[in-house]
Amino acid sequence: MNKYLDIAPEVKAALEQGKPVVALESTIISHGMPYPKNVETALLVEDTIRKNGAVPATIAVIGGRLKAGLSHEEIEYLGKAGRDVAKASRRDLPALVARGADGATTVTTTMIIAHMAGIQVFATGGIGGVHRGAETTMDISADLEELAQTPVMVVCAGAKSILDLGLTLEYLETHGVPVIGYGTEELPAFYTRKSGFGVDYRVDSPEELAAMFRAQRDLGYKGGMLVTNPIPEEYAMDKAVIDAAIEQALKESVEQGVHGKETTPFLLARVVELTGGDSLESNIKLVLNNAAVAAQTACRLCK
Ligand code: PSU
Ligand code: MN
Repeated sequence: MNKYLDIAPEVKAALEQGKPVVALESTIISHGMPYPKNVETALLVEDTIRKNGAVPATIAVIGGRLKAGLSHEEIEYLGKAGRDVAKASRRDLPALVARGADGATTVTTTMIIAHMAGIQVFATGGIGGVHRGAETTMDISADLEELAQTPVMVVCAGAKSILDLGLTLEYLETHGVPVIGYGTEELPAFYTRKSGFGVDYRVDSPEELAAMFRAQRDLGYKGGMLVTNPIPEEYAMDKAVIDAAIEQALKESVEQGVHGKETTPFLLARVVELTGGDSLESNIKLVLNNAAVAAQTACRLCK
C-alpha cells in the first residue's frame, strides 16, 4: 500500500472481503455547494450508496494524508472550510503531501486515490472537460487525461455546457475512453437530459456496465470508463433558463480574466447564483441518482 494512503476501517474491511465500495469526490463538498447543504448532501450520498448495497469511500487529502473514506467529522470539516481547502488536481498532490496540507479532490485525484486503494467505481455529479474557447486557451481538464490512464469507472450526469461538449467527446475518443449512456443514446448535459451529442454505447443495466468494465480490465487497458446517467426527468431544468445562466457566467469569466484552476469553480458558482436555488436542488438529485447506479454496478462487479 502507498505510504501516504489511509483507508478508513470500514472501507478496508469491505475491500479485503471483496465487498462493493464506491468512491466519492470532495471538491463537490468544498467548492461545489454552499455550507451546510454540501455536508448534508455528502452524507445523503453516502446513505444512498449504503442503501444500494455498497460501502461509500469519500476521498480527500487531510493533513497531507490521502484519505479513502472519511468520518462524518472530516466531511463536516471540509464542508465548513469550503474554498479555504485547496482544489487538488494531479499536479497538486506532491505539494499537499510534502507540506502536510489539505486538499479537496477533483475527479482526477479521486480516481488516483481510489485506484491506489483498490476501488473501481466512483460516483460524482459532473466531470471537467474541454472548455469553450480551448482552441486558444488550451484549457482542457486533467479529468480527461485521468480517464485515459486510470482504470476507474466514473458515473456522472454528463458535463455542463460551460464546456464544449463536442470537443470533450472528441478528446475522449482520441484517448480511447468509452463513453456510455445509461438508459440513453444521447450525452446528458448535467442539468438537462439531452445535449444533442451521441454517446458511444447505450447500456440499460448495472449488470451490463459491470460486464463492460470487466472486459476493459481483461483486455489489459490502462484507462477508465465514463458512464453518463441523465438527471431524472422530474428534476431536469429548463434548457433556456440554464443556457442563459451559463452564457452570462462565461461572459463574466472572460471579462474578469478568470483562468486556470479558478475557471470551473467560478463558472459553477455563478451558474448557481444566477439560477437561484433551483440548480442546486437539481445538482443534489442527480448526484444521488448517480450514487445509486454506481453502487448497483459495484455490487455486480463483486459477483
Ligand atoms: N464540473 C461540475 N461539477 C464539479 C466539477 C466540475 O459540473 O463539481 C469539479 C469536479 O471536481 C471536477 C473539477 O473534477 O471541477 C474539474 O475542474 P477543472 O475544470 O479545473 O479541471
Ligand atoms: Mn482547466
